[in-house]
Amino acid sequence: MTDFQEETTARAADSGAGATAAFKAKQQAGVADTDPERVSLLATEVLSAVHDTIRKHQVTYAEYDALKNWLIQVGEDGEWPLFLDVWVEHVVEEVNSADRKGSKGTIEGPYYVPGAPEFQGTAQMPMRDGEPGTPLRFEGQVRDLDGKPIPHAKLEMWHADAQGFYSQYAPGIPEWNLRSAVVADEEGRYVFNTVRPAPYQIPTDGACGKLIAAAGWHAWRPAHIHMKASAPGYRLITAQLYFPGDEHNADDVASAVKPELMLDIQKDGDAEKTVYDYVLDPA
Ligand code: MBD
Ligand code: FE
Repeated sequence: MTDFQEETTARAADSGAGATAAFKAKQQAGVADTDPERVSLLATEVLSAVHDTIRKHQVTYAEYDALKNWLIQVGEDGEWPLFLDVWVEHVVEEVNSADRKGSKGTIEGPYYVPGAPEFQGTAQMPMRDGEPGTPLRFEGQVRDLDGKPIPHAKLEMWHADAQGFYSQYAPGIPEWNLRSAVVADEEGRYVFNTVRPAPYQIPTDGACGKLIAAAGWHAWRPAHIHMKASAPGYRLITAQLYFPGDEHNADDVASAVKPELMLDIQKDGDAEKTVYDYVLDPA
């Protein structure tokens, strides 16, 4: 039998090192590909904002050394992906999706892994025997801006388990647990049979957790299901869907909740079901 307790031993180092390695593996572009004038402009303005903050708040050497120490620890804990995706990515997403007319997206976060098991029409999410959590049937349709179904659109889904842990970023969970992809049918319709995830707490033992504790913030994201929806000739949407009533919908540490991303959850006996459609912008 699977020992579900084991997961509670997940540590910052487990998720951080994995997220850093995964990002480095997929990352091709570097500053060498960016126009030097653009690099200079952005670096100069970011540094000016830091200088202004130091002057405005009369930062001491003790505070400067605390910052230096903390930045070193972010790297040692492998938490740069976590830090950036929690506190910076939402503005990058906002800027880059402002011209979309179709469905809203939101941040990707640090735990996406390409290449999950693929299904035709209906996905039976990979899960363990006795996987904890309320069964959830998640179905929908993918359409274009004119309301025409997009045949064979691809949907990907990944989410935390009912204890708030992601496969591949916490020990003791099968590789593709609660990760899969579906090729929609002729009418763009798709189904994922999964379980409801738990809210996610940022590791408290790493550098990001230390910042949260030192600042008196909280470490929680509301429960969420990550998805990507795509089709040839259309712009890919990266989204997260949320559950009504979650206490952290209004104060997500990663600022990634939007009203359009709230699911309508229906009871279905002992299970739950929901319908969520995507409208894709042309590429
Ligand atoms: C997550 O699960 C997540 O989705 C984000 C954005 C940041 C940290 C953990
Ligand atoms: Fe997440």
